[in-house]
Amino acid sequence: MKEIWEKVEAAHQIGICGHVRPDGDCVGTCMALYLYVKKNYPQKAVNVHLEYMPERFAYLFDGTGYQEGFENMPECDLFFSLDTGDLERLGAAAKIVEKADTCICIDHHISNTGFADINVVDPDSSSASQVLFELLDEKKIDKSIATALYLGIVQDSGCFQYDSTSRRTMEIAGILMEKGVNTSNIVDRTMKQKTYVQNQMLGRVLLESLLLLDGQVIASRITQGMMEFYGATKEDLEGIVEQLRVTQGTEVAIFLHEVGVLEYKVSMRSKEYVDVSKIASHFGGGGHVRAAGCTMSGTYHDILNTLLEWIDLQIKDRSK
Ligand SMILES: [Mn+2]
Repeated sequence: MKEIWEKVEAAHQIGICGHVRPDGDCVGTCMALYLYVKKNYPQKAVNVHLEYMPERFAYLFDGTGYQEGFENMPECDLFFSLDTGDLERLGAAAKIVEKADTCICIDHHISNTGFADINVVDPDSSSASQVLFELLDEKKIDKSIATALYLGIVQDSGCFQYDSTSRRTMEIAGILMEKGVNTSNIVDRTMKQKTYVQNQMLGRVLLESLLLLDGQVIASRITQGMMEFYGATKEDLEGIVEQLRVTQGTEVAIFLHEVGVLEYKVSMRSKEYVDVSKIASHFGGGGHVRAAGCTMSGTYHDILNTLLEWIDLQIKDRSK
């Protein structure tokens, strides 16, 4: 921990990056470290580059001086790689790492390859933001730094819902809250808020959903025609399968998104006993036990019938 701040003291040009397709934890960790170094080491040249700033997080960081894109990133002697398990995930920023004297990695991915000179990786941590918090001097954290850390923690812990949430995660959240973070606003605007189009798509999917296998499965779909009608992009479909999943009494939720002629992207979620990753991998996809996906060909009803057979087998196996 001390070593990291000695490196910062000795550095002239400090660069901070996270992984490509940045999520809330990536943005939060990068921005927190950037604001912390700027505030507490004002004589140092530091910049943070994100591949891009996702729109729903941008309002939190107006005027802080972050840069979008890796192309015009200057060379630096000290490079921080945050929330990133391997060099490949740094995208175009990887070439800056090669030229830096020291690379420090702060991460929580169990798959982390240990590619940096100094690796601070805690796979039991809810988020990279939590790992970073443990390296900072609590007294030197102001409201803007706390806000960035809080964003990372709520986003990667599913708002304190996933198994990675520990007593310590909650304690840190409390400390950040006392720094003045507007916690309810962050959850509202970065997690719950939907655009009008997103709500329309969600409504349509719920209206047309089917309960199958005696109510143990709920399924629905979006066609290319519907996407065009609402002017929707695939980002507008985020969260739909989760809404299907919370339907009372169901074990599995299936959501099909038509991506070509007789071709669907399949998303599946389960609650307690069906292993959807087993089914998805059979069809060339993958994922986790409770959340998985694949691409399948056929009509909506043919694909559903095929998936139902697989699900039914698992349900029957269980009752044996
Ligand atoms: Mn993360």
